[in-house]
Amino acid sequence: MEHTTLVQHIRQQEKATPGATGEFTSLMNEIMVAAKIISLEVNSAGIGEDIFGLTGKINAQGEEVKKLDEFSDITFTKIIGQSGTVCAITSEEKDEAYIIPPEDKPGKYIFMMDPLDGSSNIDVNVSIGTIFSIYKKKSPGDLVTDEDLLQKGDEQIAAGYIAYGSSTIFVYSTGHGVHGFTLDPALGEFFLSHPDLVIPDQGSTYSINEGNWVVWDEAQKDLVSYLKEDAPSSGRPYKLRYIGSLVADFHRTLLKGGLFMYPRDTKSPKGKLRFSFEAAPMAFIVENAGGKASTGKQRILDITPTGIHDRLPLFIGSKKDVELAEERLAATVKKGGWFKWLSG
Ligand code: P6P
Repeated sequence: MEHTTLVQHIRQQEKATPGATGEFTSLMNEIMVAAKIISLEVNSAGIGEDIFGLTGKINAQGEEVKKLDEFSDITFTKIIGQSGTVCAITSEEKDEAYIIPPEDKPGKYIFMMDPLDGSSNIDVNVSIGTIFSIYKKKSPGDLVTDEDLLQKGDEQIAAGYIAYGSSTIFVYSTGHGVHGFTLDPALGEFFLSHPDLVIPDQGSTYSINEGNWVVWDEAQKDLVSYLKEDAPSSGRPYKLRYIGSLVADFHRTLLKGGLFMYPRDTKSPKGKLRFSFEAAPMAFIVENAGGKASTGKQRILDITPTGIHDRLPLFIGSKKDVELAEERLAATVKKGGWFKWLSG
């Protein structure tokens, strides 16, 4: 393993960025500190005080808030909020944006996060993670407006995730490649372990909750049936891999290739995953690794959200696999449309 630390790597990128003031490096450093604290908590959960279990609260998504969810949200909000680098923080756990008060010397960045995604898996020892996205404040003056909080995916300055699993891995991109760092718990330091990650052009796995089959539309059913057909010349059947924790499913897809899907369905007519806290940051990362991310029709990074909790369908992974999904979905819709027209 190379001995480049995460801070050294970020500083190297800062030196290559004209006009860099060091504020971004400082923000990334604070994210790293919060990540180390969450990693310690996640990996000692269940030992000592009862950090497992529910808080009895419901979050902005209408989901039960676990103690580690709340701990993660508070930890990131406090550390990033007092870093002097951001003027606002939005979180999957909070209805509204947290605007940094003047006494905490707001900075020029907007920080968006899912503080602990996949938390329903906490009690069964499955990998969970933090997902984050960084934008620059756009509107003039000190007031934070929707112009700052609802930016097009392409406007991201950086995005990343921390996977708390068998080891703690910090993956990020500032638009210059995708790089992974593994935490050495003995030293408390992240070391470069996955330099210049590139996703394979085509994979051999599809990742989706097949338990939702009955609520999918016909085009989605056709796509999954196609992937399962016995057609070795085109690399089919694909294998199914699904953990139910986006950071874990995405990390596997990034390293090994394949297609992750969370389509809209009759239970989640707009899709389940959130633009700001899941789709946009993961789309930024996958595109910087040579992959693709779309709603099945539209490139994720071309989208400007209308609300900080917007949900949407997500098809993400190897370029050829996402393109195959888009083609099959479009073809079935066309065929279905024609069929509907014929049958009146
Ligand atoms: P389902 C976890 O709750 C999450 O937000 C993502 O991490 C994950 O990809 C998805 O939901 C799992 O959803 O409906 O398959 O349990």
